[in-house]
Order: sequence, then C-alpha cells, then structure tokens
Amino acid sequence: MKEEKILVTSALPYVNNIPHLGTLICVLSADVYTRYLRLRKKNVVSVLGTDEHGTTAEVKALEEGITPKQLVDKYFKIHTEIYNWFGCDYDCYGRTSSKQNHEISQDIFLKLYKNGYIKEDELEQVYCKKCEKFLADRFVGGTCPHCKYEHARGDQCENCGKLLDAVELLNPKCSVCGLKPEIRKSKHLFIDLPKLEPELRKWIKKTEHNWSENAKTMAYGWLKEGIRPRCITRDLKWGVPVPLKGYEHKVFYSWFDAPIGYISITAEAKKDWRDWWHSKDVRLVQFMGKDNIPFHTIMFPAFLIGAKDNYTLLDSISVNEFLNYETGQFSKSRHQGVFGNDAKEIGIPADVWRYYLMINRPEKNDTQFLWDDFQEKLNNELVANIGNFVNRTITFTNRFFDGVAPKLLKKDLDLKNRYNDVAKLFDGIELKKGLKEIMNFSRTANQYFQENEPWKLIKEDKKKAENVIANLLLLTKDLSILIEPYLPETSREIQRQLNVKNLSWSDLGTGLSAGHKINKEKLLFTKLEDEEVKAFKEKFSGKKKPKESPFSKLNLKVAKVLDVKQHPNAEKLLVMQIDIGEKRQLVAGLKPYYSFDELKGKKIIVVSNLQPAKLRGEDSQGMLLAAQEGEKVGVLFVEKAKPGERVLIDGSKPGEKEITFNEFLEIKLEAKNGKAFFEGKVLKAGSEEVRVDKDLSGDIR
Ligand code: B3M
Ligand code: ZN
Repeated sequence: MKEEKILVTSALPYVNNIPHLGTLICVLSADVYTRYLRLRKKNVVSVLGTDEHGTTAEVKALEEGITPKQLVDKYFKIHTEIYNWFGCDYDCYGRTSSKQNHEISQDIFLKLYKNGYIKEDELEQVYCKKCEKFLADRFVGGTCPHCKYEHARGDQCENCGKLLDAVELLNPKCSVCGLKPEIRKSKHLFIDLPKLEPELRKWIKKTEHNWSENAKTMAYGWLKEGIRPRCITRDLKWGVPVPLKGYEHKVFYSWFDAPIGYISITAEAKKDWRDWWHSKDVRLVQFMGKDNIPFHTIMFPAFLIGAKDNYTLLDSISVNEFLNYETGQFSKSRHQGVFGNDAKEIGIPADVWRYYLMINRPEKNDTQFLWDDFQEKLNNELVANIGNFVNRTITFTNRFFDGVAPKLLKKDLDLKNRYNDVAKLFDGIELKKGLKEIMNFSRTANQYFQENEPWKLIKEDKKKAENVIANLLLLTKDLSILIEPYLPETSREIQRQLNVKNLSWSDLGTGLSAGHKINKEKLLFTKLEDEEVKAFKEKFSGKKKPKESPFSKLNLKVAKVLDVKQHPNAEKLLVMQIDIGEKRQLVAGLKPYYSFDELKGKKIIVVSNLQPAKLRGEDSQGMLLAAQEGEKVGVLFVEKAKPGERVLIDGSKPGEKEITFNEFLEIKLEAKNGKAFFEGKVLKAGSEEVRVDKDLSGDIR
C-alpha cells in the first residue's frame, strides 16, 4: 500500500488587523492536528499564510494613510510574530500577495476560461466621475431604500441592519469626494457554477462523510438555494490582475486567489509541491471558521474541478464556530478582549493560552473567553493536575533515588486502550475531547501516585517503592508525549527534566531504562491569583478608555486671509495666502461663490493638521471649512479671535497628529442657522462662537 500523504491547511487570516484569540482557534487547531500526525510519523505537510487582498485591505490602508502594500507588510509582520509566539509550527508559511500566487491564480483562471467555465456579464455599479473610479459598496453613502435612514453605507444600513447593494441607495454620495456618483455598466467575469454543478454534486456526495455536520448543512444549503454564476472580478487596483483582454484594469475577487494561496504557499516552500497538489493519494484536511464553509466546499473545489488539472480536492473539513470575549465581542477599537499581542505581553505562557483555547474550542456552538474560567482551568487543571503530578514524580525520584530511574518490573496500569482512545479522537479531529481524554490520563496518573503512597512505601517496602516510581516515570513520559500537540513547550520541558528528547507516539508505554539519570525538578505552571484576574478583566474590558470623540482628531485654527489669486490651472479654484500664526498657502474651490474682495481680510477656520496636498500643481497646506446649503456655500469665520487661535467644542482638545482627508470626512460637522456644530456642540474660538457666512444650514466640509 502506498504511504498516505496528508496535507493540512488553516484558513488564511486577513492581514488588516491584529488577530485576537478567536482568530487563533483555527490556526492553533490545524497546528495541534499536524503535530499529532508528526508524532505518528505520518507524511504530513501543513500550510498557513496571510490573506492579503480585498476591499478591506484597501479600506484599512486608506484609513491608516498608507498604501495597501505598506499595510499588508506591516500586519504580515505582526501576524507572523504572533503565530510564532504561540508555538505554531507550519511547514509552509506565506502570503497571498506573492508572485507565486499571482502566477498560479492566473494559471487556474486561464484553464477555467479555456475549459468554458467563465462567463461574461454586465453589472451595474456605482462610478464616481471626479475620483475616476468604481466605488466599492462601502465607499458610497446615501439614504437607505428600506428604512430611509440618511447615513446608510452602500454595503449595509446600520440603522435597519439590511445588507444593501450600493446601486440601491437613494441620494448616493461618493464618500471620498462627496459628489453624486453615477450608475455605470461594467463587464465582469463569472464562474459558471451551474455548468459545474453535476460534477460538484458527484464529488460532494463522495466526500461529505468526512465533513463536520455544519459543513454539510451549509454546502447543501447553497446547492439547494440554486447555484448561480458568481462574479470573480473586482474594480480594484490591489489584487491579482485578470489576464484577459478587456479586463486589464480589474483584479480577481479575493476569494478567488485566497484559497489558491494554499497551493502557492506550498509551491514556494517545497520543490515537490506538485506531488501534494496534483495527486490522488493526498488527503487534504482543511480547518476554518464557519463563515468560510461555502468557499471551501463549493467555490474552491469548483475552481479546481473546472481547471481539469488533477488538483487535490478537500477530503476532511474541520469547522470551528466563534469565540466571544466575556459577554461581548472582541473589539480592537474599543480595547475589548485579548489580542495576540496582548497575550504575548502580559506574561502568561503560550501553552496556557493554547490549553484554554483548545479545551474551550467552539466546536458545535460559539464559546466564550471568560477570565474566571481561564483562571480556574489554569489553577485547577494545569497547575493542580499535570503540573502537580509531574512535579511530585520528579521531586520524589530526585529525593529518594538520587535522580536515577529504578527498574520497571511490572506495569501496574493497562494503558494501551487509553492511548488508542486518544488516537481515535485525534484521527476524528475531535481536538477538544482529545485534550479532555489526556487530562483524564493525567488524573489517573495522579490517583496512582496517591493510592500507592510512595512516601510510605519507601520506608516499608523499598522494592515495591522502586516499581511504583518506575511506573510513575513511565506515566510522566507518556504524558509528555500525549500532550505535545497541545502544549509543545510543556512537553519539551517535561522531557528535559526526564532527560529524554524528541519522543514520538511509538515511545508510549515503555519505561525509562534502569539507571537512567534524570534532571532536577522545576515547576511547569504558576497559578493565576485573584488580584491578577481582576486587573486583567479591567484592562481588557473596553470600559477604561471612553471612546475618544472623533472631533479631537481635528486641529482647527483661525486663519486670516492675506491674499487671494486665481488658480493658474483650475477655473473653480482659488489660491490663498493665509496667516494661521504662521504663513501658509491654501487651495479652495470657492471661485463660484466668493469674490476676491469678499475673502481678503476675512478670518476663516482652517483644518491645520490635514496632510498637505498638491491640487492641480499648487500646494495646499490645510483646508478651510465651509457649509453648503443647496447651491449656496458659506465659509466659517470669526470676527474677534486672532489668527492662530484654536477652535474647539466644550471639553475637547486639539488633535496632535496629521490626519488624512478620509479621516476628516468621518467627522461630521454641521451648520445650523449660521452656527457651526459637532454633535450638537457649538464650535468656538476662545469664547467667541464661530459663525457661518450667509447664515446657512447644512453639511460642513
Ligand atoms: N481570510 C476569511 C477569514 O479570515 C479569509 C479566509 C481565507 S481562507 C483561503 O475568516
Ligand atoms: Zn468621488
């Protein structure tokens, strides 16, 4: 029989944020499973990497004022450090933005195209003439067609919660420039799932017995709803370019190239990658969160089946549900929950986190991370069960036998079935139950110690005491092997104390040889005290730091207009010299609304910490504020306050950092009857209220 090859993948996390404990569930699960297979000396390759394309990366880059490439580089580094710290040991680790992934994605696409599985169709999309681009749904604002909420976003209305398509919005506005966008038709490419359906169904029928319940339900749900062609192209710049005439300015939908990332990441790491990805003898085992199921059971297999290149297809799937934090959700912006970098910084070892996340693995339902529960599991299970057992055994051997293992005359416990039980659970990827079974094993070992009372035996029956110690050392050694997939560092430490190394599954059940010298004991785990738990709860509660008002990002100042000139290259723009406590130049689109004389000498309000820009060739160091009401535009101004004076609302502080134009747009200032407000608070320079010229009401920009 040919030796079985097993390919294990973890879903590739998005790199536009710092991963939290929930993200780690999937990454750790695949690591635990792979480590088990290695212990069994199986021929296994594991794959992890980062998913780097898609709208979210573009949006986040814009928010952070950097390019998508800079953004993914930044977060790739953070992710990598975190996975390493948690002891993840993947054979192949890479990124979907790699050259290799571009090539393989394009290759698979061209094969699908050649085989007739790609269709063209027209889509209606929102296009901004001024920005000269199609707008991703979330870059369009407007009125929700369902509940009429006025500040809905093109992807979703946060008032009624309905998912939207940007073309449905009433009064749509480009959220970059504020202009009304238009609907344009644009050609896109679709994967012809209906044409692939017969083969897909056949394959699913053959494979589904290896899938978790939730995976089956969801896959069949998709098939039942009617399988339709799915769009695989996007009007973005960041992504894998579509290698087809007429589509040069489009990239693939990130769910097209992301799963192909598994293949290209393997290809980058291993010369023989084709033996893994074009083979009938490979068992592909994929770990993922529940929201990823349709992409791995329908879409990705469809790409590979349609490419007709003997690609290795999914065999077993292991799906995790979600982990919540205390009674809410993980939220970076609210400082709520423990994130990968926090875990690293607060001094609790990686194995403790691994233990908690695996014993609490959300398999059939969502589970919660609870600090009280975390403390209890650390203190009562890791410290009191495993830690205590190993420590007693090693201490006893050192104290009464000078650290020399006595001869094992007779095995007192029948352990064979215990190993088999654990193995069965691992083989069925029941990782939570597997860990519980190992904890039971450790409990049995503790009981054995307790019942045999070696501290008495040593005085009464030396021979018997020797055999008990030999049994205890065997149990300790076995425990270090069984626990390795979950707690690799602890396993290594136990083996260091036992003075053995790199044991594998086949070493289970054999005692240390008589005369073997072990090392000194050292505690494996430390308890978590109540005060620490209290402090951590507080630290990660999200309560401490009340959300800073977005207004305090702004640094607004009074500026006196010294001079106004026509912009040399743009009819509607003016170039102004201002005194804002220092001299600066501004470009503003005021030409249709003001004469030069009306502006000269006026004391206007300027965003002084806006990223400088060049507008049609002229430097603009800041932006003046003005309100718009219908066709009328009026600048914000003061009369008494001096140039350079700050403009604030009650209780706010001026922003210190430079902000991007997009960040500015998120801060909604409003004019009402000639006064300027942020969330109902009036803008003031010192004690003087800011006024809006022409007494307008409307949005301030
Ligand atoms: N990045 C979604 C997620 O992290 C996505 C998985 C891709 S797997 C190819 O949940
Ligand atoms: Zn626009």
